[in-house]
Amino acid sequence: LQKKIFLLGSSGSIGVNTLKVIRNFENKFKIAGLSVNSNSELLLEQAREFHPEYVIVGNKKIADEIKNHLPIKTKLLIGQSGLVEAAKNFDYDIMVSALVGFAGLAPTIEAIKRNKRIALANKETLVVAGEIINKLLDEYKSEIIPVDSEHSAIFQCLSGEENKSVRRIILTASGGPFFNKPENELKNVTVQDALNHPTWSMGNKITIDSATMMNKGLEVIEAKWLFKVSEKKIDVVIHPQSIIHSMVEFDDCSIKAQLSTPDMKIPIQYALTYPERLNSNFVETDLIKIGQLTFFNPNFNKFRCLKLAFEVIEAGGISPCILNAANEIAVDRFLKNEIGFLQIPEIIEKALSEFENITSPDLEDIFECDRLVRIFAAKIN
Ligand code: MN3
Repeated sequence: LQKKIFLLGSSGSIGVNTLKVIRNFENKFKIAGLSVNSNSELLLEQAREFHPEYVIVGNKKIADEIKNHLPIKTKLLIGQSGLVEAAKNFDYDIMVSALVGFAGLAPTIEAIKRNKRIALANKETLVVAGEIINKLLDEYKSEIIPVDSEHSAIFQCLSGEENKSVRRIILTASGGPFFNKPENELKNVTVQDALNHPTWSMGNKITIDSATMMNKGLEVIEAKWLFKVSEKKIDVVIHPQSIIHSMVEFDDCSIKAQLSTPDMKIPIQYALTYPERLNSNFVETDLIKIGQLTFFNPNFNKFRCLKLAFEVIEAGGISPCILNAANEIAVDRFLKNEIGFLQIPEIIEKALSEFENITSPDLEDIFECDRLVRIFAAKIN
């Protein structure tokens, strides 16, 4: 029996790679639904190939453009409400949540309530609402299998282990394009410089997050909730080759690592097929060619976003939501050349001091906080 996949964010890097995995296992998986924000051309191409039962696009204008070009039986929905409606009521077995940013939260919650497997690539969902998501997962007995390469690695290292014997989680980071750049040169880096990632090819938002190292900060928060460990047990280590995707050290001093040539199709496939491992040949990992694996400490002064992320984990409450919303807006403004690279952490800091923390926020608080911080971060300099 084929498993039906609802792929949110099908035109992005994770989305496109998910479809490559599905093409490789056509007898195992079938696309039930696809969503894009604005890339209607790619969506039409994908819809003609995979014949989804439903698609969701970002707004009405795009819906009007494509409605006469979709396969006849494909339903067309619009916007955040369309995503939620499909997640809530339409047919699928696995949700692949590869949306960018806060938008991933609401549909993911609907999938949890229906006891669907969630292959989660959208880290912001856990960043802003980790505590609530964990409660819902317990309540509805649902499971999240991480797609983020680091978290897939940790998940694999923890397989067959007991949570209480974890001494620390070692999250690896490539270091991004500015790992070797002197701190005083960061002020003037351009959007092009920041988009030039050394090891991974990804969307713009996450690539800028890698350049500021906010991506790693978000991943620490994501790991805390996914694996239910204190942030004090999570270390970040720079590993420029990106061959070790992350590690877990146990109480007996033993460390497990998961390695491969970097390719997102590997963690995507694992999240879809877990606990099975299916035969595929997306990459070769030639350790002789790789030659050496190196490790460095992260520089928290140079990469203030990483430091801010650790600070908001400690503060808890709604502060990760403040950090995330301010970051999404600041990154967007940097991409539009409205602000400089070092203004990204500045805007986040200003938002964190402007908005008061709320302990144990509910979902309503989180949606409201996200909305207000966005308005604030869009205006200040
Ligand atoms: Mn990652």
